[in-house]
Amino acid sequence: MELISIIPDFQPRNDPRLLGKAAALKPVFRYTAYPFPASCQVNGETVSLKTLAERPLRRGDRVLLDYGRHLVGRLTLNLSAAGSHMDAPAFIQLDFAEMAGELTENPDAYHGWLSRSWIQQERLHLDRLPAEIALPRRYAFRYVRLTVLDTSPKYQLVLMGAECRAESAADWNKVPERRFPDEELKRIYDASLRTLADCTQDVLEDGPKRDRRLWLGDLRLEALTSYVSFRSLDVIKRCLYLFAGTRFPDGRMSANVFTEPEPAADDTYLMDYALLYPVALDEYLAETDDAEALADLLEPALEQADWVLAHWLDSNGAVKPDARKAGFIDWSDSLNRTAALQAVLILSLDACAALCGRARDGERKARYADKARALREAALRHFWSEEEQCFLSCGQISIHSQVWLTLAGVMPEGKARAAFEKALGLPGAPRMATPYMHHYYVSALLKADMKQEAEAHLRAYWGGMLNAGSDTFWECYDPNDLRASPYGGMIVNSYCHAWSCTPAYLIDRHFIPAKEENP
Ligand code: RAM
Repeated sequence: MELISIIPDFQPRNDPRLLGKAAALKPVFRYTAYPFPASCQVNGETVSLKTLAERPLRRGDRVLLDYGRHLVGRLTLNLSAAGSHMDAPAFIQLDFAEMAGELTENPDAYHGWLSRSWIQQERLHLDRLPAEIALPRRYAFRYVRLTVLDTSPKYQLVLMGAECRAESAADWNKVPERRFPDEELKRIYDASLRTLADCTQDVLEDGPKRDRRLWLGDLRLEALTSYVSFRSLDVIKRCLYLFAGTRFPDGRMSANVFTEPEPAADDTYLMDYALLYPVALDEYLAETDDAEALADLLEPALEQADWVLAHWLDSNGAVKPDARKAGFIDWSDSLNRTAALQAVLILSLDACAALCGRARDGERKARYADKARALREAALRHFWSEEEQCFLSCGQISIHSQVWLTLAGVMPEGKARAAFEKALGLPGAPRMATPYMHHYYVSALLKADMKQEAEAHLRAYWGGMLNAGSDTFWECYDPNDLRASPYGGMIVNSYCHAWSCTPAYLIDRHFIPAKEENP
């Protein structure tokens, strides 16, 4: 499934008042210096950093620096020359990698549908040494590989230092002390917060390597996790204002917003992402009781559900079958999304009713609640199969439909377990591809009173990424294929990805004792 939308002459509709408020909410950054990596290798041989300064590097030499943890920040190299006078520029290449496996990929062999420019690689000519070289971009990495493309027969290069200045807007001082029943759960919790911290930048980014951008579906999950940890309330509010402040000309919210050079809605619409806006706003208000945000953002939120009701519902109250590709739900070519979208619409209508309740608008609250009720009934009529004992989306059985319709409260009492098992066991049925979908799967297990299964899945799935050598959570993870990528190559995958950060939220809310008793 390629997600490329290009609408000719697309002009977002901007609201300067809302964008002005978003600009005023820019976060304060926190910087941490990592002067030296934890370990380093020259041509595969481990060397101490001290020895590195005495080790002249020639054409073809490779230095691998391992910072021991995922970092988001800027790198400054300290380089010098040894030997005879420098009679030609030094020519070096730097490859940054979140996972060691990325370094075994050949960037030139990537022919997928995302831009190759996401591959974190620099080539530099150095005319003068010694020099302090500040690399031009912000990078997301644990590993840096320096390859000497050339010096000259007269001189060699010496690497004296490689300091990373890490940056994040997350405040670790706000994270409450918690006690964990065991080390595994703590490891998963900690990695989940590292993932969120590294995504908490000028906005809540989807991934600091790629797309470094504000996506609506990711935002909702980041915000949930932030409420139980960093409580980056201003950044979350800023993101909510950005989505409302720059939109499609007809009022729809874009699936993502560019923030540079100026905020601008992307011309990509994903129905489920837009429908999650009222949900995310309601969750923000439950945390903050922010009257200003309610007043400013209520109407933009309601418009998201209204638009779908007006355009995508058939006369029987079911989302039209041709909506099968109109949303995201998960990376999958074969997935029929219609039933899942009906569920997201129901949840969105619930949130709209709650928002109207907050605004003391009883009439509209009742209208949205009635609509949600009608859509639940329609969902059961349309998508539930007595014969199969699970939901079908235009004839297709998928775990995605079961999960979302469970979350929307449509799954008949006592039927969830068998429906999940059926969808997961069916050969050829679409499989869950992303931690985004796995988050909703765990949430659905919890909703269906399958708490043990939920915890076991969380431990196995997110723990699997840690066992694969990561200290942050990934954009897509298939335990059976660690190199899986929806983009045609793991070299552009993101290994610190927002929508993967939710274990801390799930653990906090469900798998460790309530805050009052903990610590
Ligand atoms: C990808 C991003 C983002 C996601 C969208 C749908 O490009 O990784 O996280 O929300 O797709």
